[in-house]
Amino acid sequence: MKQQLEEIRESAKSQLSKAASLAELDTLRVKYLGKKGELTAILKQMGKLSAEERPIIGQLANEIRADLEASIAESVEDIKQKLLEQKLKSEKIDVTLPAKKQALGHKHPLSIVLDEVKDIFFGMGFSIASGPEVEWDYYNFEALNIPENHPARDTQDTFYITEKMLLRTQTSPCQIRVMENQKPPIRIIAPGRVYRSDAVDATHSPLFHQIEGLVVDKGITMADLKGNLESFAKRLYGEQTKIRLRPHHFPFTEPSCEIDVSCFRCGGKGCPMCKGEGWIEILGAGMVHPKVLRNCGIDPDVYSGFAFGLGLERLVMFRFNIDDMRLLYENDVRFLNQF
Ligand code: 2NM
Repeated sequence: MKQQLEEIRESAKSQLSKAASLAELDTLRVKYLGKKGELTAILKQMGKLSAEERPIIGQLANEIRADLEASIAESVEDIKQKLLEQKLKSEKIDVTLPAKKQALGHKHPLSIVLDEVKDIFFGMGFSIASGPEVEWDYYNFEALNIPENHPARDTQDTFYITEKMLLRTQTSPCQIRVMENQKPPIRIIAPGRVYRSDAVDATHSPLFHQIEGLVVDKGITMADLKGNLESFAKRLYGEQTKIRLRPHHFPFTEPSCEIDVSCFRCGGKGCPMCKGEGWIEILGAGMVHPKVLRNCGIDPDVYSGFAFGLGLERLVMFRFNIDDMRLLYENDVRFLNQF
């Protein structure tokens, strides 16, 4: 029996030394030390032994049990250690690897020019007004002296949402809201998206951007309009820039004009940029119509104002010599990276 016990110890130890996982170790523990295990089976036969042999074999059996338990515990620690090492190795971070390049974007050409225009007007004491892109027909047309049957209201030009609601076709409704809520002096610009039902081509898009401006105070005249917009043109295109006012018509201003700047490419001699004209049209403007002031609760006998509007896309296309407006909306990085 003593020899049987030693054989169990030998074979258990040899198997333990080969075990590669915690599960294998557990199987071996059950096999040798479990209730139905090999060592237990031997102990069950102790009754057959003589009184002298019993304590000797019993002691040996206990010693082997303790020995195997210790071996198992040791192997468990070994395997746990190995697993930990494997895990650490597989999760190792090489802090010396070069970092992934983070591609840093930059401003869209529309934003470049918009920010420039904003800065110029901030410098002249203007602040920003904004408003909803989905507007009441009242703010977009009615309050601006564009009556019900005016051609500008045509469903062919305007995206109507309901009878009374539409996508704004200009940012002037922002200015109507400011005049309703604020007493003069008023000195604002309203940049933003506007919508018109135009087919897409090189110079048209159903969504584009406008910057409109408004100054209302006592004693504002056409001279203020001309002086302010001349300052703006000089700051945008350089001190040598001249402006020219041509009579025009808008329902919301009276008198109204269009403003040209001397060509910033040729200085006025005539070139392909200005189509030989020497002048480039950039603004519409005028003195705010007395009806518009009255619609907003401002007394036209006390106050007067001038207003203007410009198309941002047009400005950007001239600035960067872009001949197709669609390029501004396609977000092709090969195009955008050039600015
Ligand atoms: C333009 C041209 C002329 C304009 C008028 C107003 C308001 F609200 F005061 F009546 N806002 N913007 C205006 C005037 C806009 O765009 C070409």
